[in-house]
Amino acid sequence: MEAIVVSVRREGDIGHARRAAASTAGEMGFSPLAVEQIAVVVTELATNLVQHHTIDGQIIIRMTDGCGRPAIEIISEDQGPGIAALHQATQDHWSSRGTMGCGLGAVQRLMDTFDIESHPTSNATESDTPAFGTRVTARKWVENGEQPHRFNYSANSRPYPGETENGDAFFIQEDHDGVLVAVADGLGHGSKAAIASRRAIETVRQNVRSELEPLLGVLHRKLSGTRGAAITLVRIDLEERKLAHIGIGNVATRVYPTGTSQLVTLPGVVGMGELDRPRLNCMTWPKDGTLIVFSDGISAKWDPSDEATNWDNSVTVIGHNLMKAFGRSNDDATVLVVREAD
Ligand SMILES: [Mn+2]
Repeated sequence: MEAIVVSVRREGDIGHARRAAASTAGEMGFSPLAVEQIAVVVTELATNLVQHHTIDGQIIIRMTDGCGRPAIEIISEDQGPGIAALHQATQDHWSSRGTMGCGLGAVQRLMDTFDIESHPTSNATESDTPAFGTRVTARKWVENGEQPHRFNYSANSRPYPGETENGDAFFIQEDHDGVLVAVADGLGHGSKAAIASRRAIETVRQNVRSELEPLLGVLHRKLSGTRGAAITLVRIDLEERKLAHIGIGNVATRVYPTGTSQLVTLPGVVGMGELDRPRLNCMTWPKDGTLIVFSDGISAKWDPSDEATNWDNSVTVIGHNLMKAFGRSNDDATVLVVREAD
């Protein structure tokens, strides 16, 4: 299926984008409810493009299997004034607790993955102000696809509010015997942090079958010359009902209902200096387990009475709630939530 690109300049284009997304979603086998949710998401994103008077705003709708299973991918992209719009989203409506305005909260809530980033464009103005565009990428997995999936997962990631690039990056890939997830938090924030975390995720992508200990060694070499990153890798093996974990730095992992089982990472920075021999942690993967991996842009001081820690919710709602309730305003923030499908 070819990507559908809808140019969004005026009100009338919003309906065009919405209908294109709904029909693609319908063809892909989404339920009527999910089709409706995808239509809402595209409407919100397209409305943003029109309301912010963006340059060359477009909605891209395509099928992807980037995480090892089919999903619809909705990209909203413009060539500016993205940074202004992002700033507005982050300052005016994106509260210090990480809530996003401009309808982006709905996008996060209704889709399984959400990623927002600003990128430099060639539309430099006479005032020499660098121009930035904004790109929002959101995916939703096909629930009734031909390939039965064994996990449900959600991923939420956003940059330091007002920053142009996301210094965090994540990876999720399901295969026949389990799933591999990774979160990389490039040191600091901004573009240099983004270079480190993107290189980390690209390296994970190229070594998905590797054992976790040697993979961390490969990451350490590949990240030399960058700022380095905090990285956590988790593999769940369904045949052996085992979860393996390894991490360096402040990317935390929790497994519920085991609750207290905090999988410990070693101090250090992947890509910088000498690493202590990293330790592989293993535990039984419970059938009803919920795995949460998050960067330190999410406060770990979870209040058990907060609705965000109601693990009976869907993975999408949990991810959205954790970002909203515990996302820090002074860092890039990423949270992945993974659970075995029924
Ligand atoms: Mn961080």
